[in-house]
Amino acid sequence: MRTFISAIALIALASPACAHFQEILPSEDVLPDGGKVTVDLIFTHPMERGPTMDMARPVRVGVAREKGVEDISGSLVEAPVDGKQAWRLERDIAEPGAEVFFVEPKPYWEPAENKYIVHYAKVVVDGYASGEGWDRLVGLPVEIAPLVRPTGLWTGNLFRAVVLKDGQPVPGAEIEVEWVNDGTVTPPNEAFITQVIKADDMGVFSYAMPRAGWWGFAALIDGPETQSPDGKPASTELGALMWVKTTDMGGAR
Ligand SMILES: [Cu+2]
Repeated sequence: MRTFISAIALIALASPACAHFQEILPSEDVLPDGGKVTVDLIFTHPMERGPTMDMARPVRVGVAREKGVEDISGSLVEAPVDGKQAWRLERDIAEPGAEVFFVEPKPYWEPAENKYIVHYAKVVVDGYASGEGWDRLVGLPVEIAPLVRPTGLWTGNLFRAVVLKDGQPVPGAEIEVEWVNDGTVTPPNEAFITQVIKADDMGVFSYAMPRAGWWGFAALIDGPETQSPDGKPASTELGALMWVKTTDMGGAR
């Protein structure tokens, strides 16, 4: 009985900390000579390397460039991960400048938390290492505005950004941070899986990234009250996600 109760308590404690992340990860953050980039879209737990959730066909996938926002949903192909639905696209970067890839996923129903999750995620790919246009906003309902160029970052760099909702800063926003684990790190305990930050009064947060690879920043914002699939009251979690890559100074890639 005691084991049973503590198991229940553990599940109750563990579920709020269970951080789903909408990944949108390109094959590279900078394409010095332009060319093809592959972008993978997976709904998962990056630090724990799963479990992966089924990701329905997104409402919209696009790229924000100097010329405006282009819908590239048509180039999505299914690319399942661990038997779960996930997506991939390829794009040719033909001109210098930042291409801000973004996804608006279909709302994901999470019964364990009685809410829909909608993680608007984005990532910047810099064509021809231009250093231009990296602070362009897509104009998503919730969005992270970088205060640091999000490409060509060294391991250990400080990432700073503003959390926006409807274009306005969100004071005190909560941001979850995870590293896309390549299997080389075993977190010592639950507390290390997801790092948590609160934005200041201006909606600004910062985080120093201690390891090479992809880092996901997920600002979580309460969305509208809604109904569960069986018609009961439920809530919506809006996520503003941004992915950035760090590279070791050692010279190895
Ligand atoms: Cu989760």
